[in-house]
Amino acid sequence: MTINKSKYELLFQVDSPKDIRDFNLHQLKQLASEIREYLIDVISQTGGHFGGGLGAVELTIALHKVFDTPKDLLIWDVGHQAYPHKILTGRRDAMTSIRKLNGISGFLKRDESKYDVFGAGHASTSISAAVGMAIARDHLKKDHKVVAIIGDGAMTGGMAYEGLNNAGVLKPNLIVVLNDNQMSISPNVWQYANYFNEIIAHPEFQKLKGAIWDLTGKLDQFGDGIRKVAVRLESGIKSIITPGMLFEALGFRYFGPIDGHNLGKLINIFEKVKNLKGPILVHTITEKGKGYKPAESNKEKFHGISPFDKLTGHIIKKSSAAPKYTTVFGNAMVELVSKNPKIVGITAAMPDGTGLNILQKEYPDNFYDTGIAEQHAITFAAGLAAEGITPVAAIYSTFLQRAFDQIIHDIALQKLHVVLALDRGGLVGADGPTHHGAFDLTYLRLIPNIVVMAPKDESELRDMLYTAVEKYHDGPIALRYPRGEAVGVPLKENFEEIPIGKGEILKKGKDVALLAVGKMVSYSNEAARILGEAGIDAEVINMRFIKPLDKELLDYVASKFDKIITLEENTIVGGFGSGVLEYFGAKNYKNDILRIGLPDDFVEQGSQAELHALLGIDPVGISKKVEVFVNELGVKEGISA
Ligand SMILES: Cc1ncc(C[n+]2csc(CCOP(=O)(O)OP(=O)(O)O)c2C)c(N)n1
Repeated sequence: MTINKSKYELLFQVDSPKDIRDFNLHQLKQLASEIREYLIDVISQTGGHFGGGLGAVELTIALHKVFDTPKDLLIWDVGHQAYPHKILTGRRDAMTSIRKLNGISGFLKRDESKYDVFGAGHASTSISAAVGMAIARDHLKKDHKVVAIIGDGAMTGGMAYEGLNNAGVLKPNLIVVLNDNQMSISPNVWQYANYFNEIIAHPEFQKLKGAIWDLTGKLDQFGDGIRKVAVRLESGIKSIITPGMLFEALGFRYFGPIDGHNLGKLINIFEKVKNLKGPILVHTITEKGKGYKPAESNKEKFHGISPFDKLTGHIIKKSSAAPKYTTVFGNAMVELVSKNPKIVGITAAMPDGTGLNILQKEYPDNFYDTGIAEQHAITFAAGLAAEGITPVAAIYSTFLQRAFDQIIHDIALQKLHVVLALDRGGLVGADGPTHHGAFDLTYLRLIPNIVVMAPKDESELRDMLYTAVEKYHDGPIALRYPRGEAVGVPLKENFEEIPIGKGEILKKGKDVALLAVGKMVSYSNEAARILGEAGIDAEVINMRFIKPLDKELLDYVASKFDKIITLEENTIVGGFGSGVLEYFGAKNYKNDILRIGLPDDFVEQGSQAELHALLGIDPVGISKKVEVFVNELGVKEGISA
């Protein structure tokens, strides 16, 4: 990677936040522009999350300047806006390895740095964590500050309000910085923002802002001497008009809105609030992508980006033969809705990521974005289903973990027909352990009356989606598919129903059976070819359904083969292979079974191909495991991952 260090005057003198604490405002401003330049230099070559970090440069500098980090605790929400924080906290040079195998994480990680005081990746956790850390501080009679930094997107998550509410009740000394750039990944769906903007634009507010708000010290200046009077005035006007009303009602003192790119003002406000008692909310307004024109004008594209040409902002494209699963899903939704207007698509703040943006464009009335609110999205879907709509909730596997109880309590128990489309099932690659879809087959399979299926390719994905929406099923019906490019098979003109609970034999063999689901089917085909060269004739079966299992097919396999291998891109614990074992156990079948899947551990980051190879679950790795199993081990119920 080429980084021209000589053009940076200050950045390479900063190895920890201590190094900036004596900088004057002029130097801090220069540092801000150097951090931006560096982010553009590095991320244009590595790819990664980009717009959020560009928008948070001044905020990050001001926080590390004013607070005594790492003694004072900065708790970042989600983490992708924390790249400037990484740069300032000793990871400047390591930024070139961000999101790569053995490199630094794209999110916060406690074991990566003492400045990452709380891990992140999933949204809306920072306030709850901060409340816990502030209460722990008080319990242990320590005296440091606790600061949570949360975006307006993450503020759409219900957990943020649970945290605010609890802070309002417990009243620890705690600062929440709301970094409001009016964007989630896509334009934010935060009703409060509308209310807030209305108030800010209101002529009465503008008058009051001059007359009273400055006086109370709530805006740019502080007048401590007149605070007592001001507080009375403040509560008098609070009922009339105030942008922070929501937070005030929850027990916070609200300061803002502050220009989040004005370093002087940010430092000033943090200096003033850092010793105040009780929960404080500082509301900063920032611009996502700030300082890099292409990112300012296309905020969605530059939220997270692959390597790009920094002069033009154009992505450096790798050509690919196959479409993405996500795109095939989005297009299939449009076709299905065109035939059945009772079908609707639901996303929790990921219209582009799930492909539902295609539906949004074609059928806006059949599309809903709930914000980062997976739990609500699922119960919202249940409500729709209860009244005769067929909802398809498209949520990444990792984020659906949030809505486990809603699937059980609101959908399955009430036998409601809700389709769950789990994108990014399996290893996702560079986002790493917070984002791998490693657990869904397990957490779904245990739910009574659910159907769980995984397509072997994009054509089967279409048929499974069709089956899921059109075949009425008393309960949730889930389909999970991987991140990234599909197999590249031709797509049929029409949809075909897939009989529930029926697998298919793809290749007959006589030595050993490979029972695979999802992505592992194409890998098994390839592994069987490699095994053939080694003289092992493997039968390949696409099981399609994790629940209900195809019992007839399992009986056949049990009677034909001594050695059977199950393959899934899911934790080895409690997934598809476990289901097969349970069935064999119940039937008292004595075959030797080897389960291949993800380890009972958190898998680190790296490209999908690197991780598959490392774990031995790519075709070569699979064929090696099978060969050992067939020729030597013969272990009953062997586990491999
Ligand atoms: C529970 C959960 N759902 C969805 C996501 C995907 N996601 C990552 S960032 C993001 C938007 C966050 O917006 P905001 O908090 O405003 O931060 P910004 O990028 O604007 O700085 C979303 C939806 C997530 N990380 N966690």
